[in-house]
This record gives sequence, C-alpha cells and structure tokens, in this order.
Amino acid sequence: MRIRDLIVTPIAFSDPPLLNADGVHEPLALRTIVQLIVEGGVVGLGEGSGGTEVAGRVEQVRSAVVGLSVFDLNGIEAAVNAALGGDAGPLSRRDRRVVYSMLDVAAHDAQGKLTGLPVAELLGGRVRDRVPYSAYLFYKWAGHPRSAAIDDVEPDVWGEALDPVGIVAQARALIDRYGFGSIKLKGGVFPPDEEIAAIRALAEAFPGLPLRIDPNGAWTHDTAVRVARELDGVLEYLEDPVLGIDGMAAVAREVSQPLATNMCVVTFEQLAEAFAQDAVQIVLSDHHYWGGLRHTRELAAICGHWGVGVSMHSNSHLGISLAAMTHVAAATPELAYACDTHYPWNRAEDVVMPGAVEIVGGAVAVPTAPGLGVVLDEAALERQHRVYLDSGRTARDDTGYMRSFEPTYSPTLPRY
Ligand code: GKR
Ligand code: MG
Repeated sequence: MRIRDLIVTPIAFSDPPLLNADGVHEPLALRTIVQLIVEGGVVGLGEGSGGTEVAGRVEQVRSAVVGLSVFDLNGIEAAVNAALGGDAGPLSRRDRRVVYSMLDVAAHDAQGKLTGLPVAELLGGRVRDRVPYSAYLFYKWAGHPRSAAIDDVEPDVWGEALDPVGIVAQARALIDRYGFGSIKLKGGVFPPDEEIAAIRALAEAFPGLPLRIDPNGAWTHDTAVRVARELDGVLEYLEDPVLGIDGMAAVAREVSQPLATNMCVVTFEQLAEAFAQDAVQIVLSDHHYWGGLRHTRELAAICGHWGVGVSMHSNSHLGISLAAMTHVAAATPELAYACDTHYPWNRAEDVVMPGAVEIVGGAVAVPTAPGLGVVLDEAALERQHRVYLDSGRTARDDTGYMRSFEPTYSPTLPRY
C-alpha cells in the first residue's frame, strides 16, 4: 500500500490568554494537519506543531515519502531524515522528529484503516480502555485585551484566574464539566508563595486529588528546594522547577517528591545523563517530539527498565492529537499518571467531527474504530486554514504578545 500524496495544512484556532513563564498565549494557537493519501483512497491523519517553518519542513519531505509503503515506518523515517539533511544538515534530531512524528501518526491511522484495527492494537495492544487526563489549570486574564491596556479585555467564558480563588474556580469548572481526577497548575507566573497558596487552596478544595505544579524552570535552586519542602506530601510530582539536567539533579538530591520533566529531557540522547544523575524520576512523553507513537513506546520501555516513571506532556492541540495521545497511552503499560491535555482550552474550533474523543469522567475512552478513530471535518479544516492565512501569524510568540501590554516584560529564567 503505497503513499500517493501528502497534504500539509497549517491552521490557527482560538486560544485564551493563558499565562506562563514565557508570557501569555496569543489569541490564536498554531498547528499543522497532515493527510497521507494512500493508494486505494485511504487517508491517514496527523497533527503536530504549528507555524510556517514547521509546515514548510513537512512540505519538504513530500517527494521523499511518496511511493513508500505506508507500513514501512523505518523507511518513512529514514526518508524524512534524509530529505531534511540528516545529522549533517541544519536541523537537530529533535526538529526532524517533530516532522516525522506527524507522518508516523498519519501512517498509523492509515495502517489501522487498511487493517480494520485501532491504532492502540497496532502499538502492541491496549492495556487500558480509558486514558485518564488531568485538569490543566492556568493563571489567566479575564479575556484577551482589546487594546494595549491590559485591563481593557474582551471577557471569555473562562473568566479571570489570577489568585487562589480564581484557580480553584477554574478547577471547579473543569472538573464539573470533564470529571478530571487529578490537577496540574501551570506556574512560574507569580511569586512562588502565591503559587504555593494556590496549590494549598486546591488541596483543600479537592481533597485526595493528585496535584502537580509546573513553573517551566522559572525558579532558582533555592526557591525550588524551598517550594518542594513546603509542598512536601501535597504534590504528586514537581515538574521542571529549575532548568537543565544538572540543575534538576541538584534539586532532586535535596527534596523528597519526584521531579518530572518535559524540558531537560526531550531527546533519547539526553536519557543516559539524566538517569545517571538521577535528575528526573518521571519523564513526560510527547509523541509530537519524541518521534511519533512507536518511539514514544520505546521511550516508555527504556524509562520502565531504568525505574523511571512516565507521564505525558501536552501543548495546545486539537482532536487528531488527542486521539493519537489516547491510543499511545492506552498501549503504554509504563504510563502511571493522568496525561496532560490543553484540549478543553482549544476544542471549540476542532477540525474533527465531534464525539470520537470526549473527556468524560476525567478520561477518554480509547476509540475502537479502525485507525485513530476520528473523522476529519473538511469544512472546519478549510475554515481554520483560512484563519491561519488571514492572521498573518507565522510562529508562536508568548513573550512578544506579553510585551505588547508590558513592554519591559523579560522572559529570562530563573525569575524567582
Ligand atoms: O501552553 O503555556 C503552555 C505550556 O507552558 C506549554 O507551552 C508547555 O510546553 O504545557 C507545557 C509544559 O508542560 O511545560
Ligand atoms: Mg511541563
């Protein structure tokens, strides 16, 4: 079953003003949707990082993959690597994996449609029928500003969350709607004592629910150790309190709760050093940059062999990615934590037909239809592509957007 064509569609969709250590989310998030057309008419779907540069890189590999068997993942990966210049070329392995991952997902979707099997079965078989996700909380403004005045906002449905009361209200809204059974707070925004207070307020409001905080490396060593000690016994894990493998290892030596990362370990090449230093106790997998679904399984297996836990990272995404995350999570025995997902923040402008991947009772039921189990909404894809074109946006820039309201804003880390 040969690949006949590859269609690459950059899209943009609404995103609320979510605050993080880099700044604030812009009104539009960017993604790339790929369609792998296989002889006989089967179409495999993939979704990955957005922006002009990434979409261009996927375009660049089209002629290299056309003609290959959609079952030949090794061949497709080698072709992608070669078309992007390999190790001698301008792109890092991680950047090349970002491109390959979209094709890997699309190839798995096509393979499933051709064989009548859900992707989870192609990945070794499901070990769970429902994949739990966590409520992903963000400090946020009441809405995107209408002008350069930060308080002149167009209010959104979520409301403001700038203190413990707002964060608890946001958690309540997400849990009421989706039934989440664990909570992650994106931190690194306010002075750590305010974020400790938010975690304590969540612990009080939702007793027994596992809690995590992720400041994306915004803290110094001393701050990280202090926060970890103050929240000892309160957190399920502490995610990226500081930057770098050495920094994480130094914190890990002084605190008792597990440290997790999606920042200092993002490639296979970094695993040996991180494990040797016992810098992280949990790696957040993410098929979008670990090189697709098969390599995510390999990552989990390596972690399992080394006694390191596995969780799952997320960025702004839509339903094709949620389906792919759900299938690989279902087929990953080592995964022992609820996965992250931004989906509740972005789902209103999805490009797949509704209903296939819904978060109910805090989990997504693993689709049983062949492939990923989602159906492309072609009109929606065209609509969101038009939004992308009309926006003139080319890349995510949380810092630049923040600076349009606070010109002196500095993203330099550590901040606290
Ligand atoms: O969307 O603001 C965000 C997140 O901070 C995202 O960019 C991170 O990659 O969610 C991510 C994380 O866990 O670090
Ligand atoms: Mg993180």
